[in-house]
Amino acid sequence: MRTQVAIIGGGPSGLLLSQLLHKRGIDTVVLERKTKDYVLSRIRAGVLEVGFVNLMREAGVAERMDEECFVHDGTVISRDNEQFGINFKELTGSHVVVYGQTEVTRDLYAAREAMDGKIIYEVEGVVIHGADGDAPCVTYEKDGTEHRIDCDFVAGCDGFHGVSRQTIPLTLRKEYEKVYPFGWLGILSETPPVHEELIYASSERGFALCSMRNENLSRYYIQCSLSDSPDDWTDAAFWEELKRRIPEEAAERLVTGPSIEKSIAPLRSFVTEPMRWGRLFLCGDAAHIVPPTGAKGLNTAASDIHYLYHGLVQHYLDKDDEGIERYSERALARIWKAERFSWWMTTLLHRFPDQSEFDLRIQAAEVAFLRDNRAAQTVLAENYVGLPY
Ligand code: RFL
Ligand code: PHB
Repeated sequence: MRTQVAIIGGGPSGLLLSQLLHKRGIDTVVLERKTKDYVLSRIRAGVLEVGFVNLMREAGVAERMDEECFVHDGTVISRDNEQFGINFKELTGSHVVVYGQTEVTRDLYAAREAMDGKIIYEVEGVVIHGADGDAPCVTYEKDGTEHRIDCDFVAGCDGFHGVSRQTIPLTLRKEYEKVYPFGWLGILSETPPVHEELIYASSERGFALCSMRNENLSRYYIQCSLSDSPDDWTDAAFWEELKRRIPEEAAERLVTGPSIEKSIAPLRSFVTEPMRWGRLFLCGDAAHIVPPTGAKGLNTAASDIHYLYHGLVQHYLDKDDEGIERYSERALARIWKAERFSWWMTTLLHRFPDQSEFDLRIQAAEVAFLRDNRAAQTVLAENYVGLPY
């Protein structure tokens, strides 16, 4: 088989790239290790920047999103029982939208299928060959048979545990990592959200987040120990702990119910450099991870796709390689700012096991400064709604 761009990974990054390139007449094949149902069962991001929404529009897949998403003009921050709002609209003129990653992925699959896009599921043993030469190819196994795809370029959109990053020789790549000493226990429940905006809550018992998917689907998280397992937490214990971490008036209004999903995610900051090796480009979680506190994971994947998509269009349509030559540099410049913001939000709002009394006072002072200072709020708001591409 031959294609122009072989895409490893059928998560949101790979599907969005495939759909955008298709619209410009560039042929792709997507190789996905799992089934479509499995990919759609992963409950992940919920907050999208306007830049992401615009890319979905450019890809012609924003119709349902534009109808069903919720526009959020601000968010609530609390520390112990005190809360205040950050008004994105007033501070930046912009907003974010709430529309789940599951729905984004569902819309992208539907669009690819409607256009007869080539997505090959349940592939095994993907190997990228000759990425540093002129004629790369990808081999894989499907149903016990080996296959080969010859291509011009390979997009590594295969997430943190994929093979694409590992294809770049260790002598040529440098990895930067910070692992946090806690995780997030998240649940999804068919209950109305406790508040119309998200509540980011810092308390002496640890961090909590009240988020949502729609008017009858809520997503809540609490900071937990890395040694916890979701089975250690009954629904009742989860709700009890959440109520103790959010402001009292919110706890009183909270509607609880059975969880329909419960999982723990460890928190990590990670960046690999460079994001390009010859004709191989890394995108999204394959190249970088942020802790979810700033809601930046999926949004940074989208900015990578923006840069790579434009670089490939420039290559094929304008016969100009400037965009692909500068892909890594452009993507990383924006990634590091999102890494900084996500690290800062995490540090501001979580309890760390080694925090001293002094550290706690500094943290409280920083939250108070944010509450009282418009410039500080503007810095948060500009980063949260998304820096320009
Ligand atoms: P994905 O979504 O991991 O998709 C990669 C795809 O590649 C496939 N794959 C392979 N296919 C073929 N061959 C191989 N060798 C392969 N290896 C892997 C995988 O099966 C998968 O389908 O990466 P992508 O597309 O870059 O998208 C990134 C986002 O998924 C990610 O950044 C966010 O979900 C991160 N994230 C969150 N981001 C936010 O902005 N807000 C959130 O609230 C938020 N919550 C989360 C999250 C990530 C989580 N993870 C990773 C556990 C919550 C969780 C629990
Ligand atoms: C979510 O709704 O899953 C969500 C929202 C905001 C975050 C992280 C997760 O910062």
